[in-house]
Amino acid sequence: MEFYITTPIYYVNDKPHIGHAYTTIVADVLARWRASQGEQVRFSTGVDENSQKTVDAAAKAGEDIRAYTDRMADTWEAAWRTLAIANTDFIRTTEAHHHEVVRTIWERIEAAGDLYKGTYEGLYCKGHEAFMKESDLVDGLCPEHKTAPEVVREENYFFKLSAYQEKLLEFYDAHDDFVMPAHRFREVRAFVEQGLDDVSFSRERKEGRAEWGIPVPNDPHQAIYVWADALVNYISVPGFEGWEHHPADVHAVGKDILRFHAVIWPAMLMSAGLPLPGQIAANGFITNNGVKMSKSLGNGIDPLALAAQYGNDAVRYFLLREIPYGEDGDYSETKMKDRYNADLANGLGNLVARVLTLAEKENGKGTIVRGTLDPALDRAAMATARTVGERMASFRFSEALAALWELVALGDRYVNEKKIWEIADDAARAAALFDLVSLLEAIATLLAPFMPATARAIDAAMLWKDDVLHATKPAVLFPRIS
Ligand code: ME8
Repeated sequence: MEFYITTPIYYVNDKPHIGHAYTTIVADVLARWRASQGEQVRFSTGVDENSQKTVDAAAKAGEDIRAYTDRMADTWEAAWRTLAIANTDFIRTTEAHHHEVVRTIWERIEAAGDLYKGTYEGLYCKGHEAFMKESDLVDGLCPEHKTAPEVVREENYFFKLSAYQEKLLEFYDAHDDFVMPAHRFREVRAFVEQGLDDVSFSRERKEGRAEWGIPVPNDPHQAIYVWADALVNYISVPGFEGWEHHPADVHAVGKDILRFHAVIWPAMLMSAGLPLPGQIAANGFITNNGVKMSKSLGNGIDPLALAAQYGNDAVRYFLLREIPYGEDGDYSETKMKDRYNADLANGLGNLVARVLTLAEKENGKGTIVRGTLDPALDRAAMATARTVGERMASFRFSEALAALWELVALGDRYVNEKKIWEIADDAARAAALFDLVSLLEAIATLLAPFMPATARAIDAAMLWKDDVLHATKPAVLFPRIS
């Protein structure tokens, strides 16, 4: 495996909403892009099960915790199948092999002298699975989860994160694209420059959570903190040797969990004597009509319903084109329909239909043969391929798609200017059509990572037999929506 990309492993107490789908689609596009460049790809996603949230959600559902996690893990995996996500791995943190890797990492960090026992006294937000400061609260509540944090006083193991401040800053200096986009990297650096506190890395196992989580090696009264367990999934997937040989190239995450990935995780790896990942890419947050999506508001947008209505590829297109990567974005039905009608129905779909309707009329005449491409179109297609490549390398998906759509506009102009339907001369008409189908081929190739089914449909409509084109106008790719 040459290229290794991951998504966060999602909590099983909720079903996927459009935000989770967004991060997963980003990873999927990158994975498919790398594969289209000839690389071997490992693309892992999965679920984070050893959380107190799981215990609470199972109890609330009145289900046995194992049965609950099995059912929810299936829900997540099935969602990714329906959305045609091409992950090669799906990890569950209840798997025995993961537990083993987590214990080994714990032991390595302990052997490095980076774990010590202390008393934790403070506030814990179950929603975040993280400790909070008094200053984080609004009216005594976690501003995100609107719940009062638990007051916790217990013996915990602490990870000496404070000892890694200098090493992290040195690492950041040497890897100036470690966190993408750049403004997020500046936030991470500023946070680390302020100085780092040690982090509590275990919780007492007591009633209500006694059977859950991964026990601390040699101290079964403590469970390993769920984040110290969850992050290690990235190693469990390829195994130790796999990670040592080739750590993840990209961890695709949301901005909410960037510090865990860009600060705690590299420090854990340094402590354990393991190589660090290549990049952490953090997307912004999607709102629903300007409102934050939350379980309590019940306003999470279901990606499966959206895909059933507009098609998988249209959802992918919307998310990647509408939201500049790294920034927050908003979903609304109006925005979705506007993009769909303007860019897909009238844009790409219309060009494909125009060209292939004209090309289909030539079937049986044997006139469209492979020839020499119009140099201007050829140059434009090559320049676009370069531009798309550059923008993909810097996670600028929206701009990559914009460049691709300039090629669509070029095709439209070409059809209008040539007025192919008025060309009486067979050879001249065929040459113009050859230019256009070649342009469609170029578009389909670059489009494939973003909109795989659409690219396949375009390709399947153009069959070359002995260098003669047999074109079939495909069914309308994107019927207009009112
Ligand atoms: O944090 N907009 O899991 P999680 C964009 N288990 N992305 C969003 C989003 C939104 N509104 N809401 C969620 C966890 N996401 C941990 C991860 S990894 C070792 C452990 C996406 O189920 C985004 O990628 O809460 C965010 O980081 C992730 O879902 C959080 O998923």
